[in-house]
Amino acid sequence: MYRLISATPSPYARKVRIQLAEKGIPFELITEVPWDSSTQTPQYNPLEKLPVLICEDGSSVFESRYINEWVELKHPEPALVPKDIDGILAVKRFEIIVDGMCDAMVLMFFEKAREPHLRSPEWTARQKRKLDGGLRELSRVIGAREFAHGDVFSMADIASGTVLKYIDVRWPENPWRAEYPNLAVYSDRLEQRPTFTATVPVPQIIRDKVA
Ligand SMILES: N[C@@H](CCC(=O)N[C@@H](CS)C(=O)NCC(=O)O)C(=O)O
Repeated sequence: MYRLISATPSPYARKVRIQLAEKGIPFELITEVPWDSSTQTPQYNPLEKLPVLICEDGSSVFESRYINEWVELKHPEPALVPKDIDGILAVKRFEIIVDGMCDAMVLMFFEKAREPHLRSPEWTARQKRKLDGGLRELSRVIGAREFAHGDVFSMADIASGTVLKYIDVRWPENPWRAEYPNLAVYSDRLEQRPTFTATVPVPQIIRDKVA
């Protein structure tokens, strides 16, 4: 059976958890705090980041987008990526936007963790622009449709749904719901799927000094 190193707030890990569950692939969930020295993540990923998918033979797959692609290739059914080239590229585009938004939020989170006099408002503003730009683009492309790409659930929804809920957890005061009511409707609908309700992000306590 697969094992997945995951963290409860991680949007990157949540994408993989949802994908595995949607495909009905059993796995053992290993919950860790990747920022603490107690994590076993470095044993499986030289970049020391989770999620990490550990195979039965002990080999590991890391980097969430690569894990998603790996799982899709190894377990094609039910398909979560379209078969046509334009569809594949369109879904990948969603994944890229979402990962960029998540990266910007992680950077802002640790900037906020610094002593107030060490924080850089310019750096934070730069990251916030990336988050805002991503939201604007998701809102534009998804519009009032049920699914992000085409008329079926796909990796584009797993990615988009994951980043929207992550904003609620990491940054509850962010006004994205008021600014993009279409995305709020889209997110609330997705969050009703069993694979989403089973993986609602929860903040963790980080004990080590990170920033
Ligand atoms: N691009 C990576 C990002 C993963 C990532 O940043 N994971 C965080 C947890 S949410 C982590 O493990 N950080 C530890 C570190 O960067 O040292 C992916 O998509 O897997």
